[in-house]
Amino acid sequence: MPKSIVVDPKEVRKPAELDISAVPVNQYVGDAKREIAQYGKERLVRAYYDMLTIREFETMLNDIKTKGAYREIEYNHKGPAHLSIGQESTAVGLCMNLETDDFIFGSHRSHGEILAKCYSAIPRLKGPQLEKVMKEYLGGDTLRAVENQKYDNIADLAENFVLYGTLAEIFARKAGFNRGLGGSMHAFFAPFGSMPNNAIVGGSADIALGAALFKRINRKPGIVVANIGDASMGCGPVWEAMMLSAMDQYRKLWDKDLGGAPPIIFNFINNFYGMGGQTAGETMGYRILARVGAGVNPENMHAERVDGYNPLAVADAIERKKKILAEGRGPVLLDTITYRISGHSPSDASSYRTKEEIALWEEADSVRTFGEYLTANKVISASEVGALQERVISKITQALKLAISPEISPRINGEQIGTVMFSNTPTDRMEDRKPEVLLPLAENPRVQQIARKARYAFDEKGVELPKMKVYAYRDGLFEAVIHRFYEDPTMVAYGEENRDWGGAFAVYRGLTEALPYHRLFNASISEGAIVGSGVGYALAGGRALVELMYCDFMGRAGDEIFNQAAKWQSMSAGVLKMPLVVRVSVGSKYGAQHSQDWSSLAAHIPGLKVMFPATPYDAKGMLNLALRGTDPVIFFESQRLYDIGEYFEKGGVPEGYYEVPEGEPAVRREGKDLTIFTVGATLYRAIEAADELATRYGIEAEIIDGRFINPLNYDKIVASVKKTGRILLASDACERGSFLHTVASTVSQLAFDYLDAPAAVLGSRNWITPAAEMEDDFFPQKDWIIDAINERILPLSGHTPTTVQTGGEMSRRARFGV
Ligand SMILES: Cc1ncc(C[n+]2csc(CCOP(=O)(O)OP(=O)(O)O)c2C)c(N)n1
Ligand SMILES: [Mg+2]
Repeated sequence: MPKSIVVDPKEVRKPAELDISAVPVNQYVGDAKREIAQYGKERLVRAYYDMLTIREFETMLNDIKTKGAYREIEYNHKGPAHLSIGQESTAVGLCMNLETDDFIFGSHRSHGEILAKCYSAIPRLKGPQLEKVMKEYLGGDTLRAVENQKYDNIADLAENFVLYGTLAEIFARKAGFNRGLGGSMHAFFAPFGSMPNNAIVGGSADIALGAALFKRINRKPGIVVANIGDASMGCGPVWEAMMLSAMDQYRKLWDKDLGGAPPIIFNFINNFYGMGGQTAGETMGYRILARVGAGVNPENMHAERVDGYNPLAVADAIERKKKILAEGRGPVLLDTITYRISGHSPSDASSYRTKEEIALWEEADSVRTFGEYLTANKVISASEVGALQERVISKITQALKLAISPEISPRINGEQIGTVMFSNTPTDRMEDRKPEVLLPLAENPRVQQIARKARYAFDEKGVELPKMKVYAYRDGLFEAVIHRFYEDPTMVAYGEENRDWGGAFAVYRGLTEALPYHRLFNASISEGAIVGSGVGYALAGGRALVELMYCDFMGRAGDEIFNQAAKWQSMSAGVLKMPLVVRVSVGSKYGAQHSQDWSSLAAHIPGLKVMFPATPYDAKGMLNLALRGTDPVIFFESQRLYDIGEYFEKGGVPEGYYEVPEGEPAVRREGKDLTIFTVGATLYRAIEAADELATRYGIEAEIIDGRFINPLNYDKIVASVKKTGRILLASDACERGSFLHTVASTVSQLAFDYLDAPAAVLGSRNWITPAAEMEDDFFPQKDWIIDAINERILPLSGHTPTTVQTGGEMSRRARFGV
């Protein structure tokens, strides 16, 4: 049933003025008496201790990077270190009022936030809980490295564990929090709520939103903070994340009992600089970053500028904003001002700012001034300050010694990286509870309609049935999707026009009736944030199916597909799983920006599973496989195929659940003279070509459908080539850089002795995709296949080519780049 939010011309055409309410700037007023009463002396001292720890940790790294030694302990750290000296109060203030199940995601400059969040979690957890976390994490490897050192109690041991786990990660050691596969810019420790930190500027905005959606949709406690820099306000995905986080539907259309908008704070850690570009006055026009909130929703995103040089101002803001989020009135934007006294990285000569400016901030140094505030108000004595400093230095020295010891902290063998690229843990449901649905599956009108269709394209006499009566490729996709919705309570699907519209190309028709809003919803037109939030949703523990309508729109979600979905499982050393399926539809008839096949781009990126079914049987069986997996899948479909019936499986598409075995290509037709390998919709043109080869030239072609791009088992292809001695590969992807070249070269190396001719690759022309009327000049056609075989593989007696597929033409095209 369509939603009924009437857009009334009388209303929307009325003259009026927009009323934008004031945005608070640095409104916090300190009051020691109140603050001591509120937090108690112990928590205030802890906050100071945490700040000292971050300062010393970063100082140690700075010394290591710039002098090759810290307190005479020598070490050469090859990797990066983006330090946050100056920003300690921001990190600690942020975490003072966060609970363990509140998540923070961050940026390349997050050592301080990792330490602050983990240190704030330690006193919140009981001894046995801490012990359990440490014993279980990475099979106890991190704990083993520190447990033989002296400690006072479990909390003390946990601090050593956090310092070591973070530092060992920075130094790429096996017992680091992510076995050294994340490193300085990506380190995190999820059990204490420190979630992935991102080396892509602004990258955490949409991922954090996905985690907040996970919390809201699955009724989990806690909020999510996206810590991103001031310069990231220039990043498209950050804006997209803010738009997606502020959609009206959370409060207008979603079930009230869910609690409203996703609980997210976009916390801009505003140090007034990117690397060398100054956001205040040079690279931005907002003047005061908090202003941006006013552009997003009527509540200004509850935006505020907060004095990040005072940890208590930050803690106060977080506490107030948590209440707003708990009431479902998010999102929130914080402009938390601070200053990076250290350079962007240790090699930074600070040529973009004056010494005087740095001195001004050093004068106001937050660590020192907070210490002075505590001593002035008798929360701590000068001698206690000295003792705390000594304790911090001794712990960091110990962590350093342990982290650089080759015996205690070896590196993993590089080969082991291959074992964490994918999780490969098929899982029916990510959580065990009843999925929320609106009607029994059997009562679904689309299910009932499909039940009346023939599941094989031909009748008993071999006559093709009318399209309307045949179970189509899109029905296969629908069956897989609805099945998983009724199995996995965490499963959500979203994207543009996913709900009442029926999804792109009507694949989701019938889902709107079946699912509440929070499981199937329309997203803002924010491809980056659609995929990025899917990444966050998946790594937080749910299963997400997101959709990009046209393959060409992958460009808009490039970072989220290529850097985020693809890399987090391995960068976390398998700590995270990524049950995320991204559906992309390869277009046709819509010209250059809607009709390109980019499967080869996805094939190139390590960490992605890439699938491209060409039949209804595979559409269902492969999407079933993808949706039970825990790995990121880029699932290509073709708009040429949505209507097509099942031509190959004589038994038709099974009604029950089944999966296509991962990585196995399908032999669609057997033959002895030549192998034709296809990916996607080209299969059907290859069939036409094979028919003609048989009838006109007496050649039996074996056709293999390369439905899996990654992973891919070459056995069947090699066996086929050993039999036929010849192979032509064809797909709709542009020829240059096509994945087919990888297959051709691999087969050539695996079966060289059996080949009678070089493997021939036929792709689309290296042009823009032209108008529908000219498409046959662009995509490989039956005649191209036959002509290419004739020219490059096996001369066909009596054949007159109608297209030019010669080697000379290949060279000419390459020379002109077309
Ligand atoms: C997408 C992207 N573009 C550029 C960079 C290179 N880079 C690293 S940090 C940085 C500046 C980021 O500034 P800001 O977001 O304010 O964070 P800060 O470094 O100040 O903490 C740049 C340009 C990057 N890592 N990612
Ligand atoms: Mg900055």
